[in-house]
Amino acid sequence: MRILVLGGDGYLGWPTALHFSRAGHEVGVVDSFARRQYDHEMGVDSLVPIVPLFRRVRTWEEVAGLTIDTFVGDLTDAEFVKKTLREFRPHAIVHFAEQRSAPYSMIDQKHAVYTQVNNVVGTLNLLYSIAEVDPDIHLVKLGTMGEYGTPNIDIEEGFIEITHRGRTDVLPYPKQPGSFYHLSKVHDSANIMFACKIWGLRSTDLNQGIVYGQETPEAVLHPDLATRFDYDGVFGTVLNRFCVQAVVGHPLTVYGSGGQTRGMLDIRDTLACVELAVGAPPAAGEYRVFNQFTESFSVMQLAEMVVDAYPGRVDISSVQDPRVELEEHYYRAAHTKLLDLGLVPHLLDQGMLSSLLAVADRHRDRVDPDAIRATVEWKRTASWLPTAGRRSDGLARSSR
Ligand code: NAD
Ligand code: USQ
Repeated sequence: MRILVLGGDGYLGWPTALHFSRAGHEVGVVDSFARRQYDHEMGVDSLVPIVPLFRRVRTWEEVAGLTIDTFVGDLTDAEFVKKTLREFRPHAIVHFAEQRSAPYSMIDQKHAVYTQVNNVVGTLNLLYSIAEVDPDIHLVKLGTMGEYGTPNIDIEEGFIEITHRGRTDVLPYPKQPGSFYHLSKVHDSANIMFACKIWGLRSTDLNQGIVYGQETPEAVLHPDLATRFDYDGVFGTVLNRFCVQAVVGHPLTVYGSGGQTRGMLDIRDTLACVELAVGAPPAAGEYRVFNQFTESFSVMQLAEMVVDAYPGRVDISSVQDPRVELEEHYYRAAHTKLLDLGLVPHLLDQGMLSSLLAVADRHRDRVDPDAIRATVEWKRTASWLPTAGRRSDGLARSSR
């Protein structure tokens, strides 16, 4: 198949592109390098060094003898999107290309607006281009489990049957996202579902949980092929952060009581899930949703697992939660559709934790301790006011 990976320079997009290339598909990657710009803006860097995209692709040619086409441009540029689809003529598009950090979207109005314009307009341009160039293209879109929030009932896979005043229907599951970033995914989902309905497009919305890990079978073949690994307070996700914190002797930053429970998955399972979705496309006009995670853990459980797995001493510190979220709640989410398609999950065991800690340990000299602290608060505090407490980089200053 010809598979176009949007966001193919990112944490998940790059190893996905390698994986499809090695499996014998013709692969193209699209990226605006926005993610590399956020690093400059925040003054942070990936823990694992990453080389420029053109060098990644060249090294892949040398190592695997396979080519990957590159398209550098922004999805918010409608002409670029259409031109790229006309040129590459994909059978499937895997769409990772969004601003994906909840804290980044909550820095201030500018970052919230940027996040929603980038994500929602980019996806809308893509929908129009698919409809115009080839409505048969299967759009595999990365959504998030965070679209659902943490309701006090079981979470279903995309849709729920509701009986109301004696009548029954199957409706989109209610969405209660926890950041302007997560909201952008909700808006995307509504737009994609509508486009499938009116234009007969086919799409799979993968509501993915939090991904951990950095090594995939292809990305470990050469240091130039490595994917990024974020540990900072804005882009670092919880388990990746805890592993880095453990190896540098920083207390694990559990926000609040640590009862926040989330679906999680190994980066290798991200690749497997996307591959399963691409391999079994929906019918024309069908919009389907898969919940893409393999296990759920509370933040405190994750911290305790890291404490147990790390050979040295690790402390857990409970810091005031910078987010507005439930710290203790019910959480049970369905995730059977990818298992039904054949997913065999890599579970979070001692072996995986040790290999994650080993990645962090190998690059411990690159850790900037100042980057670890959470600097973005959800609540409007005094630091929000235009004249008080602003840092020159636009980040809200923490009150701690
Ligand atoms: P990432 O930031 O590392 O990668 C995203 C890539 O998309 C970056 O290379 C960026 O430059 C590019 N991009 C962003 N906006 C673009 C635009 N307008 N045009 C072209 N390129 C653009 O993020 P990631 O961690 O690889 O996540 C990929 C996707 O998966 C995101 O949509 C994210 O919401 C979703 N997701 C990620 C996780 C996770 O834990 N990392 C969990 C659930 C869902
Ligand atoms: N948390 C801590 N300590 C930390 C970091 C985070 O306690 O040092 C807590 C947060 O408060 C939150 C939970 O851990 O309750 C998860 O936070 P996170 O930063 O790991 O993940 P999140 O902001 O939800 O976002 C990440 C990705 C996003 C994706 C989402 C999937 O950045 O792209 O959509 O995971 S989900 O969580 O299912 O919405």
